[in-house]
Amino acid sequence: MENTTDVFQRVSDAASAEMLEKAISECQDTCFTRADAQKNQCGFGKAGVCCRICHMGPCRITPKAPKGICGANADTIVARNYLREVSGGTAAHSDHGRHLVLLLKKVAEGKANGYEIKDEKALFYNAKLYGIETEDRETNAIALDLASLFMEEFSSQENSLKTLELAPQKRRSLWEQKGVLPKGIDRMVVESMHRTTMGVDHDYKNLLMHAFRTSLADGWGGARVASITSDILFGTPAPVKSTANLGVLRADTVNILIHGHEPALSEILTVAVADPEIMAYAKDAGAAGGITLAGICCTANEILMRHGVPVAGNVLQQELAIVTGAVEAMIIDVQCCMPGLPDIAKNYHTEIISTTDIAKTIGATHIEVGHTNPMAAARELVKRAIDNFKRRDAAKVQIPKSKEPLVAGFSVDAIKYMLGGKYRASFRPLNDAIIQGRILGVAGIVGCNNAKMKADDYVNVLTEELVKRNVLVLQTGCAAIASAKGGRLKPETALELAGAGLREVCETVGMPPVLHMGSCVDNCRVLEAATEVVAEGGLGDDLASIPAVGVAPEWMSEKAIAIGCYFVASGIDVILGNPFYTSGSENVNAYLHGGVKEDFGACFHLIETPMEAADKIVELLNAKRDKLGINKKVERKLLDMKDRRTHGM
Ligand code: SF4
Ligand code: MSK
Repeated sequence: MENTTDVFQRVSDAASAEMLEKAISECQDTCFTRADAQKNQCGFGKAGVCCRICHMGPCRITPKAPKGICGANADTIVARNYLREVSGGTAAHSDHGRHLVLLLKKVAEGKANGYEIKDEKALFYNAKLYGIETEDRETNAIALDLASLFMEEFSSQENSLKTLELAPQKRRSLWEQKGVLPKGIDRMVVESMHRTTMGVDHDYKNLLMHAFRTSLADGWGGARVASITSDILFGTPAPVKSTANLGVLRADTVNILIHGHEPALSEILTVAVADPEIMAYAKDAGAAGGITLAGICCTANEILMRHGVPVAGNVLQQELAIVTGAVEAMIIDVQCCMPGLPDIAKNYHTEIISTTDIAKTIGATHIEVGHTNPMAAARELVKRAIDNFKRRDAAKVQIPKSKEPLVAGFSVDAIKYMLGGKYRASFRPLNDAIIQGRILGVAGIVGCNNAKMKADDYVNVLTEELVKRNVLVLQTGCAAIASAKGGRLKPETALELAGAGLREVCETVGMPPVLHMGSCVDNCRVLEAATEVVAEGGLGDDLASIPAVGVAPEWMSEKAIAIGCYFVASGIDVILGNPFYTSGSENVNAYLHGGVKEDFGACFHLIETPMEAADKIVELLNAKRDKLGINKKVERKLLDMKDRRTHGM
């Protein structure tokens, strides 16, 4: 990108455009300029036919060399690469879950200063769900048992995951019949590495089945464990107001950004920045407004949902936030934190601080936080940022004005409560609205941004179009932040966009048509909501029967592939806005985008434009509705109180 007229081809919102222009005028490298430098990306890599699994290679498949040195063909190589990607994604979500379980154990043992069990109700509810005795027992004893049970989910060698028991019976039977019930999460990931090393599993279908098996260990296992444990430790999210985009940064405050995925540190930071002594320290340093704590990526989503902490941006805005010249510290934990951050930070005064041994970056300051005295560590981090405020160069500061109000925090509990109130909390009104045709179905729009696409554009166009067509939209991850920045998480705006049926339902129950459900690991909440819909009745007895789809419009991470796989294995079709690296094998490609439907009742659909995706989603939802026999035209009428009682609303 050489000139500023191009910026709106790369980003959608005014704040990002302004910062990208500033970065260009200040000759700063960002992911956008580096994407330009990488524009002729390797065709073998994109087709998935490059193999460097052993050192006879690297081998690449061409018409003249259709096999690698060992004899592996394109099917084997592509499927092996795909399985390794799914395993990478599963490992990331699950390790995040493991860290939280270890923290829960320490809390229960009284060894984690500064942390506590914030949501006892969630602890008791989940303990009961997994058959742990709760009557007349100490909270910590129950927490310890649940932590042990969750740890067993990682290490189980012979038994399949207990978390799978939460899925509808019919789906579990199908998984059993197909032989994809995962054993322990760690075992699944290790087995993936074993199967894909030189000379082991060469049957593309067998490899792909293990990809689906491993992904189930993510969505119903590691990710689920992460969400449940976060709710117990930090509170189950409930609707909360906040704001999003780079305009949340302030010239008169010390600005601290927290970026990554795991909420343990960010939770403590929300407490540390509110400490009057720390606030006074900031004011003494010349920051009249005190401190602004804001988030990037999924750590942002975690503290947004639980504390209303503002969101500075999604994944492609991490460098643009630094370009404001107004960020004293960016504190990073794990996942999606670009290694290029220290390079751009050194041109401003921002200090990049890494906080965990498993995620270090050259050029960042490393301060290990751990669980021993996290409050002391958090205070040190905040004070460090305050001290850095003095180094801010006023001449380099330019904070965009754009920020949008939003409502987030729609956990399954919160949705149930909205739908039925405290005493009748239930998914019944949603099921009825779907059956009556006022809501066509549900779409989960999830996943990242990708520097190869115009950031947020696909997400925003699709969200608007689906809502218009009476599709209830659930969102997580960077896609949810895209909607927030686009003003679509503001209930009034979203309601104005909504079709008549969806709008009527949302107004009746007081629910917005676009629901922010959390971070990447919280995609399991989407499955949990779908399971509630099945359990409520009237829409079939399996996840595959309900009118629901998943969409990853601008995905880029291995984690998104794992998420897509567990949605498909759960019977929910997934639309991809950009392709897998599987085109080099006709067999693998055909199976993922079609054949897998025979096994799990769903498959992937590659659709690269949002309007075509909207058409396809409506087609898929209607096909499910036809099958359920609920696609009759209903006469639209406004409901009075008597009707609502009849319909359980
Ligand atoms: Fe080549 Fe086979 Fe080695 Fe892969 S495993 S690098 S295809 S020889
Ligand atoms: S942060 S995995 S870019 S959603 Fe969860 Fe965003 Fe994707 Fe990272």
